[in-house]
Parts: sequence; structure tokens; C-alpha cells
Amino acid sequence: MKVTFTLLIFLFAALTLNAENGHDLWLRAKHTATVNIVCSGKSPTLTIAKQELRQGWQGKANATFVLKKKHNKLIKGDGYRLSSGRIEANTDLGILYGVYDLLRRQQTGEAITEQVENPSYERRILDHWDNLDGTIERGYAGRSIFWHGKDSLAVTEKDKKLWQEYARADASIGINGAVLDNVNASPLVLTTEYLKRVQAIAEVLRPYGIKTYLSVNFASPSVIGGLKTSDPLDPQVKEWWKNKAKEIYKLIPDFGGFLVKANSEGQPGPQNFGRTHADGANTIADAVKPYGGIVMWRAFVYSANDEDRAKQAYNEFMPLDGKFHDNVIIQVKNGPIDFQPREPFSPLFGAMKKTPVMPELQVTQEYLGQAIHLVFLAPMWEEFLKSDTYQEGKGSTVARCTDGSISQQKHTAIAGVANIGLDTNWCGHPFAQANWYAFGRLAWNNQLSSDQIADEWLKLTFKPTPAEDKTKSTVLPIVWNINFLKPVKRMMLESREAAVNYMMPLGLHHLFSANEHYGPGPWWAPKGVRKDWTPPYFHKADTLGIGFDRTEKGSNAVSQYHEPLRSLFNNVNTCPEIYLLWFHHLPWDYQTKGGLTLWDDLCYHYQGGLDQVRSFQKTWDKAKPYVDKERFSMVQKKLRKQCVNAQVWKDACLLYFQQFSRMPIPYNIERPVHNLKDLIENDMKRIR
Ligand code: BDP
Repeated sequence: MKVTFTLLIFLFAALTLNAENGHDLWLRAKHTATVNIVCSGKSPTLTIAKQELRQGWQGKANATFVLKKKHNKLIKGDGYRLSSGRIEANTDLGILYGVYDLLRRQQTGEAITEQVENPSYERRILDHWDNLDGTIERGYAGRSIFWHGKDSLAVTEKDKKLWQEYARADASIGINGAVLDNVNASPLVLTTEYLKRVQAIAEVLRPYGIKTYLSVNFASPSVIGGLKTSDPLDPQVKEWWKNKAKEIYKLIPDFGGFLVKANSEGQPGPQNFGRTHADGANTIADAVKPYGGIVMWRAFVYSANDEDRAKQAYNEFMPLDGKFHDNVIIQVKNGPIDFQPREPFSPLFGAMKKTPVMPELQVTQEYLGQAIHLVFLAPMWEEFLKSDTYQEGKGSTVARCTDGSISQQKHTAIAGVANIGLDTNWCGHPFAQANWYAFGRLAWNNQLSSDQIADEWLKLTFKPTPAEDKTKSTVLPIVWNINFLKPVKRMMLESREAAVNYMMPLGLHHLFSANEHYGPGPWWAPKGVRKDWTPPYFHKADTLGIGFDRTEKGSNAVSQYHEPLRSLFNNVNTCPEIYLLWFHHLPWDYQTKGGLTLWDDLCYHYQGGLDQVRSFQKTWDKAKPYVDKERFSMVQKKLRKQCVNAQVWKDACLLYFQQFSRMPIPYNIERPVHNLKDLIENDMKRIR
């Protein structure tokens, strides 16, 4: 009996050993050939570079490859020059990045021509919204990899192993910074016991070129420092920040700096003391300046007043342009509201001319199906980065307004809110890993296309067929099965538009129920909740029509955009239809470009989104022969749920809006399968 039991355990262990759990991300062990590395330098980073090259080499067997630190004017920051036999860089980290690029090219079959690769942004940062108790705000992949609560501040070997794997994954795609705690920051993170843990994390991240940053609570001087005030102009407060910075830099000499959410959603800030955002940012920035640190000051601010929420950040920050010290960067979310499935770019991009501005993207899919829906975000970020602000004439894209190509900037940066947790596969959904990957790749090169990123990720993440021949000394050329690659890539590239279609097409936004931001709740407006947190504030549906009037006749948010955008958005005939109901309140029978009524067009979009998800299910089922069974079935299950959800979204929105439009759902569209009353009641139950 005992023997059989042991045997069973053994068999189980043997089976699970080979089970694909997704933990290896896009960094999979592969068959390699030997390579002779010539590298005279020595450093922890170079040791990693050599080891990676040895472990991952897919070129000719016994080839010689040179890694060389050499000053080259064409190479910027941690950029590098790559050729078939050599990587040159100004820094050790540049060499490591070159190695990862080379290995990626070898594995995906991309050409290795002689080229210089420079990063678009100096700082490429993941913001972890991790709380010190181990929970993660808007995290959908388990608890924090950094924090486990006050009673487990001691650093374990397990912690360190995971941090190292995390650092390696980040470095392999060019990420060079991590904010370790939530923007809704606990003052405790600045106490010595927590800083010690930050130090330990920084030590593991350092050889991979990743700097640590912290989100800080503006009231820290009074809350943990015992001061009477946190007024940024108070000499004692200034002194407190200086001493705190000194303490941090002693522990972490390469500490990156602070991220601050101030006077936003109830967080304390300089306005509590009658001071401006600039006063607040400058005091903290001065404290880290002697050590080369920066302050990323968030522009995500809005109050519950009568002003259109979409206008408030611009109104508050534009008058402060030029008043920030030179190590402050204003961190602005891609859109003027809040990481919606689709928003036009925030008008602050390009408009602040004397202050550097950095984009904040959200990798975690708070508003895009969380870790359940398959939504590849690169197309959304590409759309954003390529948006023309016209601030300095045609071609002033958001990318160029933020990466220093339009105006000289001392610092450039981009941040992404991470989707990483303790789940074995890091991100919850196997395809959510692609969003982490895409963020890193775009931060490195903001001109990359979504197509290329999806292509790379698929090739690195799933095994090629046919299998490699392990008996040969040279690695066989990899042949990608087009029956897998093409349709799955197409699914990824369509997935964001699909989500827009079944959630909030034609410029609709923020139709989510409650604070979960997952399911639909166009009706959701409980008593006592701030108006600008409820969907009716955003869709403004009534019997006359639907949409938020942001034209000159409405909130005039259009005026915050540079011409010709201002006029383009203001005029319903020229406003791009993807932003139609973002900028206009229109009658239900308004004729859209395709000659449909607005109501019919909405119906077709919702149905279209649902149909797209169904087609993704088919695509994925057909991919079965090419994918390991674990990830295959996980994605299959999640797609089923996504499909059920898309149906709920369609039914909820159409049945709710139909009460106002009083028009029939076109007869060639599937009938709803839910009742509005049930949807609303279930929604309310779930919230309670
Ligand atoms: C919203 C999130 C909230 C964040 C906030 C922020 O719902 O949890 O704290 O943004 O970015 O998207 O500060």
C-alpha cells in the first residue's frame, strides 16, 4: 500500500515536472550550440551577459563572439551596436541588452544586420501597485512578489530567486526601473525596516540594470516623521525629505527616485497646505537631486466639481508649466480619463513645453477584462504613441513629444502599471504576458509595430514546429508553422478592437459597474457615490440621444487640443467615429458614416465584438496541435468566459440604452439572451 502511494506520488511528480506552467515567459530553455566568448571586462552585469549568451546561443557551433565596451558616439545611453560577430556598447548594461537582442533574433529568425539600437526613453519603468500587506491594487495575478506584510519583512532565498527571475525578464526587454509600491502609498514604506527590504530587492535587481523607485505618501513627514505639518515650504519638512533621501541613498546608491500621487482621489498633497503641485514636487525633487534621483509627479487629478473630468488635469497643470525643477517629470496617463478601452490622448502631451512629460500606460487590464479576457494592448499603445498632437506642426506624435526628439529634455521616461503577481505564470492569463513584453519593447523602441511585437512574442513563447534536431551540433533553422503563427497573431492584433466593440464602441467610455471595473453597469449610480464615478455621468443617455458633449457648445474639452485637432474633434462631420460619443451627444437616429442610424451602428458594434470573441475561440481551438496542453486548455477556458462576458456586455448595454432609444435591435442581429432586470439585480447583489 505504502509502495503504491509512493509510486503514485513519484508518477505525479514526474508528470507535473514536464507540465508547462508558463513561468518561463518568453525566455525558454532551448537547444544551443557552443560559442567562444571574447570579453575582457568584468562586472556582475557582464557575467550575466556571458552566461545568457552561452545558455542561449543559436548560431553556428564553435563560433567566436566578441562583447566589447567601446565608446561610440552613435550609441546613446545603454544602447548598443550589434553585428553578427560582435556587440559594442558604452556600458555593461548596453552589452547585456545587445545579448538579449541577439538571442531574440536568433530565435525568431530576424536578420542580424549591422545596426545601432538606442532606447527611445532614458527610463523605462514598471509601476507596481503593490501594497505592503501583499495585496495588489488592480492586480489579477496573485499577491505581490515584493511584499508579504509587516510580519514577513525578512528576505528569504525564495524571494530572491523570484526577484532575480523578474529582473531577468525585465532586462531581456529593456525595462530598467521598478516602482515597488502602490501609488496610493503607505507612509510606512519610508521607515527603516521597509527600506531595508527595498535595499535587498535593489541588490538583486541591480546587476540586471534595474533601478528601484518608491511611491511616497505626501504626508510622510507628519505621519512617520512626527512633524506638525507636511507643508512642502516648511523648512523642517524640506529638511525631513533631505534626510530621508540621504538615508535611502546610503542603503541604495543607485536609487531611482520617487513617484507621487498627490491631491488625487483622497491622497494628501501640497494643496492641503495651500501650495501648488510645483511646490510639492520641487521640495521632494530637491532632496533627491544631489544623488541624481528624479521625481515622477502624477497628473491624474480631478475633483468632484462641475468641470468635465476630462479637462481637469490640463487645467490644473498647464499654469504650472515651467515651474518644476529639472529633475521632475510629470507622469500623465495616456488618456484624459482613466485607462479606458479607448480614449483620445491626453491633451497634456505636447502642450507642456517647458516641463518633461512621461506617458503612463496600464499593463494590468483593469478596464480590459482583467486576467480573464484575451486583450493584446500593443495596438492601443501604438495608436496612442502615434497620435499626432500637432503641437510643433504635423508629425508631433505623442512618441516624439515625450522621447526628447522634439525638444531637448534632461530626462525622458515611460511607465507601465504592472500586471505581475505571485501566480506561477506571473500574469494570470498566458496572453497577458504579451502585454508585459509589449510594454518593454515599446519603451525601448516607441516606433515598433504591434505586428512585430506579437510576432516576436509568439515565437519566443510557444515552441516552434517541427522540433529541433538535438543530435546535430548545429542548430537547425527554425521553421514556424504558419497555421499557428498567422491566425493566432491576427487574433492578438484584433483583440483590443474586439474589446472596444463589445464593451464601449464609438467613443463610449466608463460604462463599468461599481469600482470593480470588470462587468457592465451603464445604469450604475447608487446614491451617495460621486457623480464622476458613475457611468451615466459619462454616457449621458436620454431619450434624445447619447454621448458626452465636449464640443465648444458643451464642456469645450476640444479647446485643449491643438489645431487642427480642436476643429476636427469639434465638428461632428470630421470627428473620427472611434471618438464620436467621447466628443458629441447625438440623437439616436443620427446618421453615421456607413449610413446607419447611431442606434443601429451601436448594435452592430456590440454584436461584432461578440462575434470576434467567438472567432477567437475557433482560432484557438484550431491552434491545439501546436500548443502544449496546459496553456491550450487555460486559454480555451478563459476564452469561453470572455465569450460569456461579451454576451453580457452586449445585452446589458443594448437593453439598457434601448429604454432611451426606443428603437428595435436590427433583426439581422442575434436577440439578447439576458433580461435587463436580471442583469441589474445580479449586478447589485454582487456589489453588496
Ligand atoms: C484608477 C484605479 C485606482 C488607482 C487610480 C490611480 O481604479 O485603483 O488608484 O487609477 O491611477 O484607474 O491613481
